[in-house]
Amino acid sequence: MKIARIFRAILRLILTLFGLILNPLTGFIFHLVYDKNARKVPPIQNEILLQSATRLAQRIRQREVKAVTVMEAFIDRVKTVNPIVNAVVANRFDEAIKEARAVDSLLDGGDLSEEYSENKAPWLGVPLSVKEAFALSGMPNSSGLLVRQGTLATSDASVVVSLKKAGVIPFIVTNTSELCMWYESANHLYGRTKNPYDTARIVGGSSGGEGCIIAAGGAVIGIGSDIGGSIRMPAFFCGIFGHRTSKGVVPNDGQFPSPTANDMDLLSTGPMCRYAEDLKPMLQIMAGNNARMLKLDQKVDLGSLKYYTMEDDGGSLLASNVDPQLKEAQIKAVIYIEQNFNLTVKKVKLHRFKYSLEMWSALMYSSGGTSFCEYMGNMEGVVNPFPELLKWLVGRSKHTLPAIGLGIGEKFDALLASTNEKFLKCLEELKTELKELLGEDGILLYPSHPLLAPYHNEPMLHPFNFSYTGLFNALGLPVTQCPLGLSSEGLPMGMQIICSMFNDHLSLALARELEHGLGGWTNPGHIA
Ligand SMILES: *[C@@H]1O[C@H](CO)[C@@H](O)[C@H](O)[C@H]1NC(C)=O
Ligand SMILES: *[C@@H]1O[C@H](CO)[C@@H](O)[C@H](O)[C@H]1NC(C)=O
Ligand SMILES: *[C@@H]1O[C@H](CO)[C@@H](O)[C@H](O)[C@H]1NC(C)=O
Ligand SMILES: CC(=O)N[C@H]1CO[C@H](CO)[C@@H](O)[C@@H]1O
Repeated sequence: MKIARIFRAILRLILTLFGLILNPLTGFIFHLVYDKNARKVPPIQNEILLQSATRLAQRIRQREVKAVTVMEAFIDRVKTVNPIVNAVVANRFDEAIKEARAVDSLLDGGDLSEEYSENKAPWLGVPLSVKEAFALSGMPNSSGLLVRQGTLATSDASVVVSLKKAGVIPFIVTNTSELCMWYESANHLYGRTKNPYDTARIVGGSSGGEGCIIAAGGAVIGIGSDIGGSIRMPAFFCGIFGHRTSKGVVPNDGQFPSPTANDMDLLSTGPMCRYAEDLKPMLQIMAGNNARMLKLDQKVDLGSLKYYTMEDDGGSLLASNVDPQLKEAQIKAVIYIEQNFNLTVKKVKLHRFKYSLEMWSALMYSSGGTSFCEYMGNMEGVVNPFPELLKWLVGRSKHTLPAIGLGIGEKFDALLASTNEKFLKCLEELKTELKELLGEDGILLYPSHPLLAPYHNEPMLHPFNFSYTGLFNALGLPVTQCPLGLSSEGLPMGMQIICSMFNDHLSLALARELEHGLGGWTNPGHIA
């Protein structure tokens, strides 16, 4: 117990020193390595690509635009941007065009059956992007694991079924990190996905292909899943909206890897999109019958809510570890809320946030269930990460370094198991504290991540920075990721909007308001 505590204290000290001394140095080196050929995607000009899914659905239904025209516009955009960003790893363009034509003849024919009514199929003809880790019939479901190359899904995940019923047409599947357990989307099967605002930078992960292709205009809505920030980090690094749904509402089945035990509690499937107004209807559809657990139809009076803001996790010994530009963007959002609703956003410091990483890991690794090393072996065997590391050093491993590192981390975590108990208790206390603070009408604003989109491979120097998002997986709370414009370098900024359990409607409503007031997503090509 004592040794584990000392070990953690040392780790924390090293990370802090790293942040202060080594960061500027490594930043400079990464800049030299990656910035040479950095570029961004061309601006989106086709007006079809600049409308919300909600709006597109209306226009298709009212026959102002053909479903096939919409589908072709997105396919063209994917063909333009994908050679630059490598986000899309498989497509069903031909089938999607056929399905869009079928929607057109259905709507042209008038006389719709109940199944295709606006009520039952609100999003008839809208194109959808899907994270490759979700089963979409006929498409690969490998999660970037090399040995699963060529594995095709034979059925649809529940969320895919629900969205298809609502009329959407899946047309692409997108890249992830290896086994969806790292925040850079790169693997030996599909390569590396690049940030549409600066190709020297990461897109985040694991739903990184989704974040990227939506931000780049190649799709307007997508499906992501989030066990430590896998929706919110890519949404943040790519400047779009994403929502981590309250625990246990949206069905998680049909994903690989598919959590089996406590880790299921951490996982949340949810929408990713460019326009805030699409979040609610998407969530409504994806939740299926469980949508009843939420209050999505309730009107939200944003002026009557309680607001809190917290600027960092308090975990750094010497200084705040959140980028000053991100802090400033959050303050700007606070000022907007205060002025718009004539109220005060209260600053809070919750000291247990300091143990975000420990609480997340305690829950993750106390769960039993399939181990990461078993997933690495595609559940047909267990990969030993130590020889794998040696193989990696000589360029012979089939796995990425982050995956090997996670496998090794898993072994060490077993050693720290004795402290898990303590942090699980801390987690319960924090749950109670937040429940009292937020009640049924409270909102907390919190950074999404300490840094702006890092360079490729740079996340390996900050392996634990995902704890800013991971904490809320451990807590099970709903969080909307909200974009807040671009930094001086032209990189997306944003923050998390957090509510108490099953109050997703509050954070979704605030995200819409902030999009209206502060601009939301930014067209990537339009910056200097
Ligand atoms: C994130 O990374 C920075 C830079 O290495 C470091 O200063 C900071 O402590 C890290 N934050 C967390 C929560 O690990
Ligand atoms: C992925 O594809 C394989 C092979 O068809 C299938 O057995 C498996 O069920 C699929 N995964 C999911 C999550 O559906
Ligand atoms: C704002 O709130 C304050 C205190 O609640 C009140 O005195 C003031 O009249 C309000 N201003 C407006 C413009 O509503
Ligand atoms: C860079 C890279 O490896 N891109 C690959 C992404 O995935 C597609 C589909 O499997 C490949 O054709 C690309 O080569």
